[in-house]
Amino acid sequence: MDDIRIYNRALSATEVQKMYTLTDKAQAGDCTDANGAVHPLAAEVCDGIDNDCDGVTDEGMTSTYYEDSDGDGYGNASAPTSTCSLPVGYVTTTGDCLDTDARVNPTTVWYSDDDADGFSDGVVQTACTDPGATWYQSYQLI
Ligand SMILES: [Ca+2]
Ligand SMILES: [Ca+2]
Ligand SMILES: [Ca+2]
Ligand SMILES: [Ca+2]
Repeated sequence: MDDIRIYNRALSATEVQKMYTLTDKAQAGDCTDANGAVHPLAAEVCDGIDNDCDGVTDEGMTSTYYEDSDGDGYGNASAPTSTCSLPVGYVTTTGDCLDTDARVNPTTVWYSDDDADGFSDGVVQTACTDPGATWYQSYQLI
């Protein structure tokens, strides 16, 4: 509630100035006076605006997502983005060592074929990175 003061005389310029100064102080925490929904008591919402005037935009509301160019469900750890919701073409899981080939990801099974005759000797391992020259994916074998 506003104070109501009744003066029985005209106020001096200094007194009037003082009143405005007090009013300004009360609003000093407001970072955007032009937007009534943005002030220190407002709740932060994910909108690209610092709603609560704490100097940080959308704090605690964003997550990190990773680009998945080949659509195999595994993202590129070196292509992250931080947003409020999952963008198209991004995933939450990293681990794709080759984001241009959907056949290569952490679930890729490699078959050993030491003599390179197209028939594996039955030894397999699961890895994203190609284990070496004598290891092949199933489509590379006969
Ligand atoms: Ca904020
Ligand atoms: Ca915000
Ligand atoms: Ca991928
Ligand atoms: Ca891949």
